[in-house]
Amino acid sequence: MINKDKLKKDLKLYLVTDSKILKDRDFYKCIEDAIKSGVTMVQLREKNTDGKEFLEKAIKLRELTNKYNVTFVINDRIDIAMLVDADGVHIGQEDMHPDDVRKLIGDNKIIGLSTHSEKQGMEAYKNPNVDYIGVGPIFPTTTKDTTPVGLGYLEYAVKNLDLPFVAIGGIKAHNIDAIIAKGAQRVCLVSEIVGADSISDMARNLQEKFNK
Ligand code: TZP
Ligand code: MG
Repeated sequence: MINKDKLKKDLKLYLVTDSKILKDRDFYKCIEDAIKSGVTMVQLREKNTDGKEFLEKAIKLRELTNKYNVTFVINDRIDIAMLVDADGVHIGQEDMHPDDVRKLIGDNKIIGLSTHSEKQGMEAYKNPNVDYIGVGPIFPTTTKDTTPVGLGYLEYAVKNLDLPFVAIGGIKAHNIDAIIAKGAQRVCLVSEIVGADSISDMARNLQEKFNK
């Protein structure tokens, strides 16, 4: 079974990868910098990467996250998550049902699910196979083609969904305080970290927001 207390800590500053935003910078060095500077969990999410390259990235990120003892999950590719012994998978509403994913990956792996509405959030909360959820996109974002849900769903999640969740979508250094003020204790970011001039400075800056 998944240790929910550990998972809650791991989700604090959750980084999702996107090589497109990283551009020509060294992928692994950037992720390593982020981990060293306070990122607590990593998800490999590469929407336009084929299996061979995705697997290569998964193998190397598994090594890197093991080195730093950081929880590592893989987006969409359950087969690759199993192959590299990732800590879990992250799936969306359009993917395989969490109950089927559980049958494949077993009880000791994390299942994360993206949710975009109160209804989806409540459904996930009631499903013991879902270990954590993403709540969002809170703000507009170009990283994912989904209509923003605003702060309303976040407020609902804080009040009603007693499972680990991360706020996600358009979260930046300049608006993270608003998210925390609404009661979010964990955040997931892509472009603000991987697109930062200094990934280390950005990760450190974001992490400090939670220590005030
Ligand atoms: N799921 C909901 S929003 C999103 C995902 C994967 C993308 C968030 O990216 P960014 O760059 O932090 O807005
Ligand atoms: Mg998906």
